Amino acid sequence: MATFTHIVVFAILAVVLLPATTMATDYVVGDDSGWTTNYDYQAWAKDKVFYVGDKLVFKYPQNVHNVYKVNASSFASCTVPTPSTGLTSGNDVVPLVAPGKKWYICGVEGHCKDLGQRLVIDVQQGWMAPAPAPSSATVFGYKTFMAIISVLAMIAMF
Ligand SMILES: *[C@@H]1O[C@H](CO)[C@@H](O)[C@H](O)[C@H]1NC(C)=O
Ligand SMILES: [Cu+2]
Repeated sequence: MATFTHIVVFAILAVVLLPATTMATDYVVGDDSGWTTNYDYQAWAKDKVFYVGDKLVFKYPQNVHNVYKVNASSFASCTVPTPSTGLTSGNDVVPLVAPGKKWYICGVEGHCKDLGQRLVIDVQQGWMAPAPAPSSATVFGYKTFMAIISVLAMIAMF
């Protein structure tokens, strides 16, 4: 029953592949520990692949910590940008809107420099994520990919 097998394969592709490629992930930074001191955020990020469209959620008691997105040199030196443009809500959701390296530090005195409260991640474009510029290039790529999968599955059924 090759036809049945192919229908099953196609169904699995449709059910598994499609949501896997369209669903964005919300990452709670530090998991249950949240955004805090004396936590190894590079170890936390090491086994994760971040894509454009995913979100980082920084959770911490308000007024205890904060979140600043900085550049590489400010990250290295733990320099808090002025004027202050930090996130302070205690439940800060940061959408990853562009590929490349992103650096985050806590701006509270000593937390970044002495207590390791900093995170650097490398965001991947992903092959179906919306392009940052108003371009349909990646959307087209995604639809083309799904069309090819569908055609191949149909050919395989006959
Ligand atoms: C990094 O950010 C700091 C603070 O905003 C700024 O003064 C500095 O010029 C930036 N460095 C680079 C290399 O962009
Ligand atoms: Cu802090």
